[in-house]
Amino acid sequence: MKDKNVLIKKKCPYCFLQISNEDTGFLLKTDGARFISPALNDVATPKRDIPYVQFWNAMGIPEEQLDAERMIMDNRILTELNQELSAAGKPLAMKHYNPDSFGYVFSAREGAINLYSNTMICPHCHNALPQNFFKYDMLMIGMAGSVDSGKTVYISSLMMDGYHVLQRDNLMVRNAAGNTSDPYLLEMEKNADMLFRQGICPGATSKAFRKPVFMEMSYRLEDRVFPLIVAVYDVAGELIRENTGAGRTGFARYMDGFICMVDPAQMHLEHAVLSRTMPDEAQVLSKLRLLSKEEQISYQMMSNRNDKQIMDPNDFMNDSYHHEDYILERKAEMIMDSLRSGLGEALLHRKYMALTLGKSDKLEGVGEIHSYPASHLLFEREAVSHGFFNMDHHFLRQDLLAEIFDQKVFRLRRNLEDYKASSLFMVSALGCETEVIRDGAQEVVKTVGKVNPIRVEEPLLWIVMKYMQERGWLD
Ligand SMILES: Nc1nc2c(ncn2[C@@H]2O[C@H](COP(=O)(O)OP(=O)(O)OP(=O)(O)O)[C@@H](O)[C@H]2O)c(=O)[nH]1
Ligand SMILES: [Mg+2]
Ligand SMILES: [Zn+2]
Repeated sequence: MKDKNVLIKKKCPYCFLQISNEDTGFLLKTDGARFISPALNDVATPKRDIPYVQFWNAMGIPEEQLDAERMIMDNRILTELNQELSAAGKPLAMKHYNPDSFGYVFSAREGAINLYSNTMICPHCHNALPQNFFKYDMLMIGMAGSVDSGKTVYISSLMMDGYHVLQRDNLMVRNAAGNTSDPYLLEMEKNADMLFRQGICPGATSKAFRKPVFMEMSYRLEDRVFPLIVAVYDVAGELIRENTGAGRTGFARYMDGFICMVDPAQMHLEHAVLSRTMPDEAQVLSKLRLLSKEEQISYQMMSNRNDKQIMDPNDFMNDSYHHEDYILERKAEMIMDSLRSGLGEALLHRKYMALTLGKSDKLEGVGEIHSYPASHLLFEREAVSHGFFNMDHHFLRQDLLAEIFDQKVFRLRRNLEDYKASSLFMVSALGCETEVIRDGAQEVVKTVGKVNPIRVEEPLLWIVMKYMQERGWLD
């Protein structure tokens, strides 16, 4: 079987349509190389990539925010290119099967200049597929959580210092992005770097579907190695609540699991420390207004297209709408309800739920939490060097967290019973307090001291572990 082309079909991690390795196109990078052949020069000239622009417009990202000028090769362009090359008596451009990755690479040669690409793109939406996409299984994890609950900071914290918090003796994690110069990926990497080096938190996420972060994980168990691709989707809180099932956020139905972030601000605590350190209402309201004009328009188009007029365009920037939203969107229970109503029980039965109290550093000094027995386990920082996490402590924390959730957040039973499996976590992506500082005209949130996460990786690794267990990899 060696070197023989194998046809593999999978779902695109962006548009979720079925694609095969034979249908994929390529994203080309030429570094400005020019060719004698006009047909090759045409291919090597960036053009407005219409399927890509249309996909992201529908997802709420306007063209100005996209790398819309791209060089694309697909099966149709390849056929046309080769007709011209062959008419001119030049060597043909080729798609080669790569038995190592079950993918293809593109190459065209003119004299000493080689036009080459191994960045495969989806033939429908033209987004870059992650490395080894056709070779490894992919686990898709959605960040669910209300506005400002810490989803984006969570992902940045995982990515810091080369996925440092996820690395173990027997677990290796690396970036698996197909296009390493993707502007959104670069932005995420910059966010993670700013957080790691300077403690600066990323800004609020716009109301739009974003590209997932792809990582390749290889877990070693004795002499066997289990590789997989993990895609983490960060979506603004409002989107999950507004329409879980359809349109832009239809993504929720394809996820294998969710990390639902609960902000301690939603807890029923009597302690005054919290309310003082919580972002005030005005701050959250101003975040909700961060949409650009284009985002508002495409957002509006999207809701019209779904025949679900979510709100009247005139009300769109109306304060009262945002005011009610503020109350609702701070509640993790709303997110859980939306997931259930959007996906339906049958689908929920196939998903994992890591229900996670985030920003746990804010609870570190709170007496009400310390009155629970063994509460020190909640703030334990010690990381393991082998395996996923400290299982004994993890199980001890389950009962404790169940009690805390029941008493201080919401009744758990009803919210979790429909999932395939669920587990409770309490983590901090920052592990320290924050302060708001002025940076020129901008306000930025900065940590007080160096970022020192509290077991931030556990919810993610728990889903990875369940996924592997389900496949019998850990037996
Ligand atoms: N103390 C503390 N604050 C945190 C932590 N994680 C996030 N925050 C704060 O919460 C704010 C919001 O975090 P984000 O990650 O932007 O929240 P989000 O859920 O992505 O919000 P949207 O994108 O607006 O839906 C940050 O600016 C931080 O101030 C944490 O671990 N500890
Ligand atoms: Mg965000
Ligand atoms: Zn696609």
